[in-house]
Amino acid sequence: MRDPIVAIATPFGESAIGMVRLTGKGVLEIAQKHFKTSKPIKPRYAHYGELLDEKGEVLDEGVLVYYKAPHSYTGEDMVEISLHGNPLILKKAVELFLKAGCRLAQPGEFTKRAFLSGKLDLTQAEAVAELISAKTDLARKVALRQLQGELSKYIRPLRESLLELCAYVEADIEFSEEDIPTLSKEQVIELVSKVIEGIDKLLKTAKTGKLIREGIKLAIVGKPNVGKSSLFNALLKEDRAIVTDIEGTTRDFIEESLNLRGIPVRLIDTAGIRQTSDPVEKIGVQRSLKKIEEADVILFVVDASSSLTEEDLRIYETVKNRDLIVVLNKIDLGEVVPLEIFKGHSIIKVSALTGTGLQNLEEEILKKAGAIAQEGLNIYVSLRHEELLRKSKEVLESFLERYREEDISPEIAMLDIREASDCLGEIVGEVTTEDILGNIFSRFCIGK
Ligand SMILES: Nc1nc2c(ncn2[C@@H]2O[C@H](COP(=O)(O)OP(=O)(O)O)[C@@H](O)[C@H]2O)c(=O)[nH]1
Ligand SMILES: [Mg+2]
Repeated sequence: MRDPIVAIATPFGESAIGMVRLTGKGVLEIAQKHFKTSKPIKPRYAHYGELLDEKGEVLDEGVLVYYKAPHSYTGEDMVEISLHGNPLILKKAVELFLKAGCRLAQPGEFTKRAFLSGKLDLTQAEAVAELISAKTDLARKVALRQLQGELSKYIRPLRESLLELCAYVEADIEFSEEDIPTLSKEQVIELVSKVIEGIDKLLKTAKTGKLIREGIKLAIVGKPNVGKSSLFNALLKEDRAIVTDIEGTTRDFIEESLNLRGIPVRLIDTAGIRQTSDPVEKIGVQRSLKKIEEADVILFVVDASSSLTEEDLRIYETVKNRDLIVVLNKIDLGEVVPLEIFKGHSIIKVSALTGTGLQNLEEEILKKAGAIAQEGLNIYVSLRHEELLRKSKEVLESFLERYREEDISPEIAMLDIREASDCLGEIVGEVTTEDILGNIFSRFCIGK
């Protein structure tokens, strides 16, 4: 068991309940120095008691639960004390336990210990943080599936195939004189190709995985009065931005979050881009231009019921090389706008007023952002997984290329296959270093 640590596990602020957590060697004794119960403490029982300070004065009442190793989240002895959710009380409790022999936990240290004790593998540990920060129901589901080991279940067999191959090659090296079964060249090629295929399947989920985890930024752009704010409100399904027929109504950008079929979207309504003498609107236009630069996808809005103006074209010039959807708004008023100039871009006809075409627009946004549901797979890899999968695939591909053409010595083959298998092992945490772990767990909150 590792050294005892303590942290507040609930958010800072007033709340009904706040929890202090301890894990490691001797935490029950440490907890009992300041938390007095009338009955002896049994594992997994809720014990009512009092929190006492150094002088024996009562600070608060609460409930203590003791989890005896290895049956705890961290796999170590663990104590959770629920107190009243006042930061003063919780901070004082932590101070007392620090003096009584604990050290303050680092971010993610509880989960790191769970990983080190073999309670969770690395993809599962990562999923804990993702589950806590999930912004949409889809993101929550994806995190939960990963927490339940779905990703590892997929990666492990790929790695095992490679390890098996290693074993054969190794036998080849050690017993090359003897008559033991080895794999034919075709068999090796087939096995490695299968692994590459499996890796490819996962890699295809990376883009959507990024969208689910990080979301997309979507900027609505166009000249004044084409209906940007109306579209903003229609997509939000809320009257958030002010809509009038007066040009320059939106003088600054407005940003809101939106859940687009499970993908978190930051939707940005910009001030109509135009030359203006109004100093406030001028700043708004500049700030909007900056937002447009940061956006992943741009909705370029024009009025379908009138012809294009110089202003439309000028704005189009600045955004036409971006990931762009041309939105013909006010389609309820007719369609006179010429389309040739927008060739090569997807064009969606909508009416922000009546709601016509909004479904199509939502679908196009997701398509443009690269959100494609992967058939038969409901796991989505993260950037860290993607990088390792890519590296593993590259090593295997370059190995195959050489292996097909020439006689590679088994020693060299071993090195390649081992490297590829190590990459997969690093994803699930079977191959790891203190640096890798530090990198992952430092992103957690304290107390988790
Ligand atoms: N008929 C019709 N009018 C619209 C539509 N969208 C916006 N408008 C009107 O166009 C005017 C300007 O809209 P607004 O959203 O403020 O445009 P913005 O300046 O681009 O933000 C308002 O009077 C809206 O009611 C639409 O789809 N159809
Ligand atoms: Mg507006």
